[in-house]
Amino acid sequence: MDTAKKIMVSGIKPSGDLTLGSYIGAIKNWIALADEYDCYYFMADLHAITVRQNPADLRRRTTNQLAQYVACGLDPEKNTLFIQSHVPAHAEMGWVLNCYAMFGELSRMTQFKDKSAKNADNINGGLFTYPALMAGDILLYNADYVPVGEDQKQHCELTRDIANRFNGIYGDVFKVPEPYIAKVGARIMSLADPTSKMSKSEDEDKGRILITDKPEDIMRTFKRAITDSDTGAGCVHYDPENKPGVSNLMTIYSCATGKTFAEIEKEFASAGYGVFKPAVGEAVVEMLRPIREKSEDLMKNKDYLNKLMADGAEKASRVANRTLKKVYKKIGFVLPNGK
Ligand code: ATP
Ligand code: LTN
Repeated sequence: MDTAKKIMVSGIKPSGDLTLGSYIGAIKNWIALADEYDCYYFMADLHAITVRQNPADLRRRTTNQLAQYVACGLDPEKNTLFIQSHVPAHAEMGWVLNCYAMFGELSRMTQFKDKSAKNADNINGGLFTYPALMAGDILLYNADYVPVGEDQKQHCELTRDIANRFNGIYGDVFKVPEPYIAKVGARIMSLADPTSKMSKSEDEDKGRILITDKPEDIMRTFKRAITDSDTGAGCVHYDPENKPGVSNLMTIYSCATGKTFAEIEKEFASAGYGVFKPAVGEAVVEMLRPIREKSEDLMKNKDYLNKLMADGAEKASRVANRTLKKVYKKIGFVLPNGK
């Protein structure tokens, strides 16, 4: 391992199939940074069960997600890819950090409030203490940066607070990480409701694109995307406040093609939405096509995926166990055999 490299850590819950939102907001940045950083990316299955999951679906999606990470371009030789529950240090560190996360700060988490509102019959303890588990995920690997979408910024800030609190008591144990949030694409909105985030566990399928969707389904969803009542020249214009639907489509188009907003406005200066929406759809189809094809191929090779999981867990455990041991010593736990 090249110790001079900065460290990146991030995870995605296998609570649904990956969306265009998680691809643009998170994974695309992971790939861009894979050569420069020492990266740890995992399937956050421990986090996924804070919302009730069907066991067969959870199992299928967790393996699918690993195949999709690789298909998106994450080289398992260069990045440590693993399943969170395969590294027990996550659960152990999560418990410890629960004791350094305050009730008041956990109560203020927007994701907790949102998920509690959506799952009123299952506001469980795990949903509430979720950010302490997430802090553990990050701090175990001495992360410098946490590449995530905008919605996870608050959890990253809480991780910093927990790390600083712990360091304040025990000395410099944890590296204090920073969120790494892209300037464009950190919050992709639903195509059916541009005021709400595109999310994989939302039931509605009109506003959500999965990275494994077939081209015809992607095109249909884009053609139906909600925009506004402007027509004709100049209607393709970036203005998130007054034109949220169009601005969201421009963001997606920009991430798929690398074009700036000014270039997009120029390209569609005389076009209406009837031209613009299918153009965005086509750009997304082309961006996702190789990923879908490669992940379908990889899913056929279960032995390869099992080997990846085992190798990833072993590599991750080595680093995670070292940090956990250091923490156990600092807080005064007696280590087995005094070691
Ligand atoms: P769920 O609906 O189960 O809460 P989700 O679709 O919101 O899941 P996560 O697993 O929470 O997705 O997120 C994975 C990563 O992708 C996180 O870094 C998150 O910030 C990012 N992300 C998720 N949705 C979007 C989005 N719509 N726009 C940008 N980034 C996103
Ligand atoms: N909380 C994140 C998923 C997640 C994560 C992490 C992200 C769990 N552990 C560690 C970055 C680092 C979410 O809901 N998207």
